[in-house]
Amino acid sequence: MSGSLRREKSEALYAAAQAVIPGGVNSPVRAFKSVGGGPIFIERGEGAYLFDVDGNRYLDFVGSWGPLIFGHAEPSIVAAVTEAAARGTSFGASTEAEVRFAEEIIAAVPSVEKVRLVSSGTEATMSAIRVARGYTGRSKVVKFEGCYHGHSDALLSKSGSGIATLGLPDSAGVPARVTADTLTLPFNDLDAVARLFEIDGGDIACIALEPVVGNMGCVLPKPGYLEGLREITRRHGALLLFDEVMTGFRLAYGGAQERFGVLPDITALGKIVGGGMPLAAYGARAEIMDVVAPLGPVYQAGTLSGNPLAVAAGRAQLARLRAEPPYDYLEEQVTGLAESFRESAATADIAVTVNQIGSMITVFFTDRPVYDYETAKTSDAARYGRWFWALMERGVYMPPSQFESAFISAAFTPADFARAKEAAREAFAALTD
Ligand code: KE4
Repeated sequence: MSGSLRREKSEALYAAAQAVIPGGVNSPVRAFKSVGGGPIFIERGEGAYLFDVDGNRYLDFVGSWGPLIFGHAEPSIVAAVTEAAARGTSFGASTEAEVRFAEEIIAAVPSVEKVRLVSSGTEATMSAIRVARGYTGRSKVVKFEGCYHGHSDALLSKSGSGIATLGLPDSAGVPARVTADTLTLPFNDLDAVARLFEIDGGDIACIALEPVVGNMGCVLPKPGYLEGLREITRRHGALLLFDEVMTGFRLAYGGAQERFGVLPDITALGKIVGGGMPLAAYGARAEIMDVVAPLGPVYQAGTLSGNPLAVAAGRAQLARLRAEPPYDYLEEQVTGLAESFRESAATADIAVTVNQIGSMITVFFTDRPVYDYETAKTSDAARYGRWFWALMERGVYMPPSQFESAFISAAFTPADFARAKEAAREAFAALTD
């Protein structure tokens, strides 16, 4: 827990918040439970930086958990939302912008021919699962321990993110019969998938996964893993669902499926696609998406789906990604940052495993390679928490959980990366236990 940070206003707001909001937060991971000390309350964001209500400035490694690939208050996004708002905030009717946006998403994501806009990643994955079940006529869904796909009942089992952080193997309020058709396997174990499909293959509607996991911390697929899942699902007539809510437009403009060259049947998108506004999407080949109402029998709806402000924000962000692709810059800078973290931890004689791909990175406090949930859990989360606060005192805001990926924005300048390296070096050196 921090010593030198001014926190009076955040602490007062947290006390007030707890009286009126469960846990004082509108999403569990924001409570800082796994790092202790109580949450910071944000006053504003600007580029690569966050400013809290006590006047502290932080280099932001969370980026609102992924949406802000160009940082906070990105001028073209702010202008687009402001201009759209002046024409009305919601119509509950179709607009040209939604059509153009759908065309832009389809042009970007290799496997998608039709797309439906929704308001959250949870809605996107929940709807994608329903489509997979409706299209195949099968009920079972395979997911992987440590992967998190939002809080829809069927997917809230042995998840990552807040569940992993809070150590909740499953959520209360989800009847066992609802998750009875959700089969959970270890991530990165292709033999386990093959064995399950030999037994249950005819009943499995889809495999759902984060192609690169962010929700147990950053965990990469082993070589051949995604290709193997593609082959097994194809052989058994099951669909492959890539939850690209984090990786979409982050690991490449076409997401993980472009970067790894493995095309899923259904894709869930969120975060970056919404430009920081409440917008997500799911898409697939036309023959799959055509099962969705009003065209087909699978029902899915939403008052604010395709909201004009959110569409304006998403279109502005994707336009900038096309005009100024940040991927090479981020790959080079964040790869260097990962190497610097490894070196400064070693200098401090601290065992860490640093997993990184593109602008996603996690420092696991373990001496083990981290390739699934079991190995992620060998990390010393308490020591991560002490490193977290040592960084906070040095003006760097890392995810407030060992089991979350960091997301770095193109708003980071080379000087910001240098500042982060120095802060991490000092923070490792300050870890006396
Ligand atoms: P939302 O419903 O939170 O928009 O998206 C759910 C979701 C789905 N799929 C993936 C791969 C995700 O990472 C998420 C949400 N991610 C978390 C961060 N681990 C959001 C932060 C939070 O829960 O407050």
